[in-house]
Amino acid sequence: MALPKKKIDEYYMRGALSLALRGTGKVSPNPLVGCVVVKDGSVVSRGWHRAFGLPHGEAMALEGKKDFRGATLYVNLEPCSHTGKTPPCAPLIAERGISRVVAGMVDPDPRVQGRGVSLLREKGIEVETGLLEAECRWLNRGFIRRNTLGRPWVTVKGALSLDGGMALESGESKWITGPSARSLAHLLRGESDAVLIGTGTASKDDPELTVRSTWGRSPLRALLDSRFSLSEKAKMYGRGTLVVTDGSEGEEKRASARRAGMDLLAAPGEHGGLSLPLVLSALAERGVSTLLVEGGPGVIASFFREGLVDSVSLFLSPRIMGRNLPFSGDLSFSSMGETIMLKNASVKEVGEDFLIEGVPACSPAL
Ligand code: AOF
Ligand code: ZN
Repeated sequence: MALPKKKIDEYYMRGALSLALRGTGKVSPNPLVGCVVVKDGSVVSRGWHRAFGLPHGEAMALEGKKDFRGATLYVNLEPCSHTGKTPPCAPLIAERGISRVVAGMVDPDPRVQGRGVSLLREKGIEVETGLLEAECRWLNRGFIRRNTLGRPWVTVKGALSLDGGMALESGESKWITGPSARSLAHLLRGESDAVLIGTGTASKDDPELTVRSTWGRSPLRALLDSRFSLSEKAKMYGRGTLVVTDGSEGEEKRASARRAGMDLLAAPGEHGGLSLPLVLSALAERGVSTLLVEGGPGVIASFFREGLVDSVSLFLSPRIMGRNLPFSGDLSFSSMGETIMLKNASVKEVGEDFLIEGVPACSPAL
């Protein structure tokens, strides 16, 4: 018995989604895009966006001299209609004789936003959008956040003991989780466009915040440091670091930071603090679609307090630490109704530890 058409379409769209994943960590700030071309019931070509600046997924699939007339093209994102770094994909799809396009979602990029679909239809091509839309939107959640809300997708990451500790009272936190969890954490870093910490973590741990134990490029390092107290000897001091201050540091400090290749941002907020919305929009302007917040408790609490957390990735060690420094600072909740509940929470075993992930109920719909 033949499969229903929708099942067949879903099968090929899943293929496009998994091809798209091959660009992870390499295409940002552009989207992850995969494409499968099917003719007479067989896959005749595949493509994906390999790296920023390279051809789009559809263009890669349509390279060469094959006869694509009458074929169906599956792609997780609407084909583009604009000329950017590369020529637009929608006219190319029409030129190559594709007769049907199945796209997972409409492109939120203001240069496209439905124009690709209209252009294809004007050329007489049958177009369907919204197949496996939730999966397609999740894949490009950072790209969507940046294009629709002007801020990155924010993930809070932590490594905790079973009783919720991020460090002993002495400050010791190396290492709560085992080597497998730590290398997976580096992988999360490699998939993020930027990593953010506060000045407490910077002075206590002197982290490098690079991707070391695994594959991946190192993300931009962002430091919330209102008084600019980062030592010039710190591992983070230098190129690839954005320091966010309240703007009160002297010109001398600014000049030497710039000489060291650092990027500076003044984002003063209320009560002498920093404004997280300003920080996030400045990161989005720098092309950051995904941000990993790595602590400590003060920074994590402020992201939760302002409802700016889109997902949580907590590594949980089966270890009891007793009196400890908690993962998040005080959130002043007085009833269970106010606490932050994760939707669709999942658990994975990672070596001797567990990774719990979920999306806070307050995160805006994708
Ligand atoms: C990609 N890869 O496979 C597809 C994209 O800066 P440009 O010229 O590369 O254009 C980027 C825009 O093109 C992007 O925001 C999205 O709207 C559209 N589609 N982009 O990088 C792809 N299909
Ligand atoms: Zn394109």
